[in-house]
Amino acid sequence: MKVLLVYPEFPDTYWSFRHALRFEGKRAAFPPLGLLTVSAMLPESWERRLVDMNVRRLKESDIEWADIVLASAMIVQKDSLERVVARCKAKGKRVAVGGPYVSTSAEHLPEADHIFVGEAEATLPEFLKDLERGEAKPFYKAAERPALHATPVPHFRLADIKRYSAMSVQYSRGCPFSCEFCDIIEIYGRVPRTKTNAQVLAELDALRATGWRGLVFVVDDNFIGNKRNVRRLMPELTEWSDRHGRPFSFITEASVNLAEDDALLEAMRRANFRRVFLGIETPVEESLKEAQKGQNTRRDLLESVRKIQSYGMEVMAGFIVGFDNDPEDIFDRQIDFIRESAIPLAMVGLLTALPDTQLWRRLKKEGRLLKESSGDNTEGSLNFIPRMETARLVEGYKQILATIYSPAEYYRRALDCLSHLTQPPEPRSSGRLEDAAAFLRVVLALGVRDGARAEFWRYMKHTLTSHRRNFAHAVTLAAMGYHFRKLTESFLEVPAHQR
Ligand code: B12
Ligand code: SF4
Repeated sequence: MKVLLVYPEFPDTYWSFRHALRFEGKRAAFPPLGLLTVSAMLPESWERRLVDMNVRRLKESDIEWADIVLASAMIVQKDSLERVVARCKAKGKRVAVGGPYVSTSAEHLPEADHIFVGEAEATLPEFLKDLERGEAKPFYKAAERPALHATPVPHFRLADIKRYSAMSVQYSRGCPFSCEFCDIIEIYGRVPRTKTNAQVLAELDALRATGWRGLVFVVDDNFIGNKRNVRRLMPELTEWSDRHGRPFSFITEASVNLAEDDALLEAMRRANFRRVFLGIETPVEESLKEAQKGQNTRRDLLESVRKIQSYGMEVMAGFIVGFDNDPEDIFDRQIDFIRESAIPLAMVGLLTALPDTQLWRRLKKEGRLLKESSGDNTEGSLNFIPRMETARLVEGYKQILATIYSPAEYYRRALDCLSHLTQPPEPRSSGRLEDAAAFLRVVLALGVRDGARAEFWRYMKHTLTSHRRNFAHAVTLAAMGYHFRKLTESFLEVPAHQR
């Protein structure tokens, strides 16, 4: 059997990092770990080919080569997924689809031959048996959320690693909290399931064997969902890192209660964690209560961010406007919080009702749902009737984006952030020559052509005088800021439905 694994295209969003990646000469931020994992569950004798359409075109010859096509997608990739399915079906290929979009919206994919709802560990073995018998069914639904002990080492070797700016591994799935808008807990459950330490180290060995050096995203829904197990992992991870000359630095996602655990923060620092993405959502207590985000109301959020930063880790965070309890001054309060917390990469979105979430069910009951979500909460359109007047909410949202990504504000936050980064420079996937070329591209775009070049050079001057050892990261932050600003500009110019 020849299997073609296809990852559809992402639209151009904040999370695509497109304007920043091109400086580095990269095509996408991360490889599609779901498909790399699925590949490792297929029979060894099958021939495999991965086409991540975010790094290369899906050619007709790829489709012709295949006996079966397996595709995976998030909601934002649905249009591209539909085109992939249509192209493969037109060539008479057997097509199977899975992943978060399919798991939450299976009814929208009638053209595919096989639809998989849930995690492949709990569906693929049955499908493979059925296929062998010539009795493969159109629909497979995981009966349970499988333990991760059986999850194989993903086939990292299938990814063209030079085209990505970071690699990813997964330690756990699920999150113990119950935020109303969250689809993670619906897809992956509220009982965090972890891999064993040996599995994690085997994955890192495999990643290292590909030649990768540099940033690794631990793509957990909440890395500290099972704190007891994470505490046990950290010393082994540190020992592994030290033994191999610290080839990777890590970034992950965690809930804000990480801030209350100094021992864990210290262990993460030792294991070379450099960045943590937090779901802060809002500084407004009533809105947090409405979102059932009790873990954020029980502590001073600004203090929590500062605590994590004090361990030399950069904090990135998600923010949301559009809660029923948002006060009139919510926009200024979000801006103030982001400014004070020194979070350069602040991802601000409009509240979105994702399919089958608690929020979706409540709004449906209240008759406030308008349409399916596009899956991108930063595109500036609402799929429900908010309490605040829609026009005011969207205007306020734009005002936040225009402010926080304006050059002066962004560079200020980046400098504040750099002052917390006390760890030694990170391992890099690129060589000196590539770094120099990337820097020249940044200088040309931000320091010569850009209208905000004066701010850029002021930022560079401060970096060289006060944060010289973090110079490479300072350049990356500048490039990211440029990406956010460019997207914001296009967003402010053109309404969502015309983009
Ligand atoms: C890493 C990540 C990213 C990376 C992309 C990495 C990549 N190339 O895939 C980045 C940071 C770029 C990203 C961006 C976004 N992301 Co994201 N991301 C994740 C995250 C944290 C991990 C993904 C991952 O690698 N998982 C590990 C693999 C092993 O799990 P998996 O993909 O689910 O695969 C398993 C099963 O689904 C199944 N499966 C998957 N595919 C297939 C295919 C077949 C044929 C079969 C049988 C089975 C199968 O089997 C696999 C093994 O069990 C997930 C959360 C999560 N827990 O997955 C969110 C998640 C996928 N992202 C999400 C969202 C919303 C986004 C954004 C839209 C955010 C935004 N507002 O802009 C953007 C979109 C990107 C863009 N440019 O527009 C949502 C998707 C929701 C949905 N229902 O579609 C998730 C689930 C998080 C959430 N809060 O809900 N993301
Ligand atoms: S903490 Fe994050 S992953 Fe966990 S339920 Fe809340 S939003 Fe979802």
